[in-house]
Amino acid sequence: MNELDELAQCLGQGQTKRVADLTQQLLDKGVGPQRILNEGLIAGMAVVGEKMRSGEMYLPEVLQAASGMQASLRLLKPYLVKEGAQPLGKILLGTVKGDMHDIGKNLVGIMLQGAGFEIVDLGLNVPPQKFIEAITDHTPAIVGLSAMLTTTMLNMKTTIDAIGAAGLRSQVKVIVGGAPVSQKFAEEIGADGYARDAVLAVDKVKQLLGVSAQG
Ligand code: B12
Repeated sequence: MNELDELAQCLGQGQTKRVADLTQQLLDKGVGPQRILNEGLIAGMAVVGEKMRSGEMYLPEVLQAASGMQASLRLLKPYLVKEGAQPLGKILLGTVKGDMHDIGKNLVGIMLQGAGFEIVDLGLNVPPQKFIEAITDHTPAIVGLSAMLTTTMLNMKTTIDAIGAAGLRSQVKVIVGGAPVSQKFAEEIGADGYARDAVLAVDKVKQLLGVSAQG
């Protein structure tokens, strides 16, 4: 088995320490961080998702897998982020109220930071009022909302509506993402953009802010 497959497998088995060690080994060998992410971590997490759906894996095991992913992402982050560049704009990120998934949102933050944006991360389970206060405090150009559940994705609309009711909607663009979210849903709830993954999220943000693709 190659080391990327082993990484994916160890992630699914909840071997946090081994996941971190393998990540470091792969980095030391010069394997690209994007490959480690896609062929190791995201591939491993997809299997975890399938096993969760089929009832083969339970919550504590999924949490353990998530902690491995977070440990590995901490090691990958310096390689994915360009240090010292002048920020291209400020982005406010958060997972909406009721939703405890933050890995995807964190990854979007890392990739945006890597592309030169400044990130203000409100964390997970963020109520609309907290987004409103943060827009007032930080004046971001873009607000990114994440949701991973078909139930909590509805809170994206609640959040966008609350931003509108607070009179702040014209100051920010809103992008949405997360496994159950689609372009169609984004349009229905009045978001300005949607992206399927963290790489496309960078393209979408650049497009919305009129920053060149190379920039
Ligand atoms: C890890 C995990 C958990 C962990 C989360 C830990 C953490 N710190 O995040 C824990 C154990 C807490 C958890 C709990 C639950 N989970 Co869960 N979980 C997952 C799992 C396996 C992986 C998610 C993940 O991290 N993927 C990896 C990342 C990199 O991908 P991603 O999140 O999709 O993010 C990418 C894109 O979506 C996008 N993106 C994400 N956010 C944003 C934001 C913006 C602005 C943009 C542009 C893009 C973007 O870019 C990201 C990077 O490329 C998924 C299965 C799956 N296949 O998604 C289930 C899954 C999401 N969970 C599910 C369920 C049912 C639950 C629980 C309800 C289980 C329960 N019985 O209690 C609880 C809910 C808790 C809550 N209130 O939120 C279901 C959801 C079903 C549904 N359609 O609603 C899934 C799909 C599993 C399944 N197949 O049944 N879960």
